[in-house]
Amino acid sequence: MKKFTLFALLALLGSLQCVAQPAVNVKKYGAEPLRFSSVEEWEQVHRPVIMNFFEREVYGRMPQKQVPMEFDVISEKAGALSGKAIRKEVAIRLEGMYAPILVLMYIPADAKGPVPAFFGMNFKGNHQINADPEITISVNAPKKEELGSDPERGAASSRWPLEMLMDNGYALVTIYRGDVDPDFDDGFRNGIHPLFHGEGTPAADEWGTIGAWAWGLSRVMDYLETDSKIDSKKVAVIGHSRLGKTSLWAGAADPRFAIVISNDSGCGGAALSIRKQGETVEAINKSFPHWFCDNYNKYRNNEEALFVDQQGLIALVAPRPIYVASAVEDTWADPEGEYLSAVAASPVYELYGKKGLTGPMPAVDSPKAEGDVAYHIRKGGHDINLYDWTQYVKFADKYFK
Ligand code: GTR
Repeated sequence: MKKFTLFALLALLGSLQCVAQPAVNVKKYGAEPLRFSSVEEWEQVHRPVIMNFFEREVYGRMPQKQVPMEFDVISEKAGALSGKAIRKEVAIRLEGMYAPILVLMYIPADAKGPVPAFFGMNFKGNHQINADPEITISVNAPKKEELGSDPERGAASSRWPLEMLMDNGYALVTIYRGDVDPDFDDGFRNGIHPLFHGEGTPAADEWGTIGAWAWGLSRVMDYLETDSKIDSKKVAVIGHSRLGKTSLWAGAADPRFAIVISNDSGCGGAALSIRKQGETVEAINKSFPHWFCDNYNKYRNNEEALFVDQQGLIALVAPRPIYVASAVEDTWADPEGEYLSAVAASPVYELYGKKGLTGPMPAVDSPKAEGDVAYHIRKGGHDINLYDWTQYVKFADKYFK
């Protein structure tokens, strides 16, 4: 009798579970346009499945564990950039981490209240974004011995048009990628991974370096939410190339980023993988085995097996505005694949009444940016320059001004 009751109970639970299952069949999406019938269907059925796919098969899951952290304002100076800006530096100290994440901020001097901000990681250290001699050089930044010369202040300043941003009323916030995780395959011995894995390594479905960088961007967002000079509801996350892959993943995972910008992010970023144009899943995992989770290796020379292509990543940002940009000579990043991916994600934006991208690729230097999914391809090569930033500022003005 007892046995029967237990069996009946289990059967009942089983049938309840069936009822609770989503009514819609979740098929494999491949590189197709993501067309669903309603926001509810997208948010309740497809979005969670696609998110789960990127978490477990591409970038790896970020940890749930919280690490105690402190924010320490280490400098604040008016009169930077010939009087246009306040320069502020904040150390984010994560418990157990050997060095802080140094946040560098330039805030328009004439701001009357909290300002919107562009926030992105830099490649070689905060001191490279401007020749300002007072920017703190991170202990993690490349050293004189490695460079053969003194760490060059302002070497990347063409990528960071600070004056233009100040003139347009935007703050610029940046951190050095190596303060979160150094960009080489060190078996995850450095950077933030040991705070979560100790002597061990992430499992096959856990985060690599791009996941760690994205996590770091969210910790800076935690700080920005406490800074009265920044309007934290108006932060555009931006990144170039590998850091564009990172801004996309950060934007997908953290809804606090109000606009997401991918500049020349290519394979593992905005570009569709199935096209195998330029960098492939095989090539990227071979050159950068630490960027993605181990599961991503399943798709080397096997892109057809991807449950959803990179248009799924763009769709995860919806309905927040997104800008994807390419450069005509940057064939390694597959500009057409970046455009087609944004087009294939657009039906999800349209579910929310937003304007997506349709039609053929725009001509060089003719942005298609009137909608909420924007795109341009500019002349020149793999870089982020004033032309790109000018488009991003115009785009952000639509939402933030
Ligand atoms: C390349 C890599 C690209 C891109 C680029 C960069 O070597 O193949 O995926 O990330 O580096 O970050 O500049």
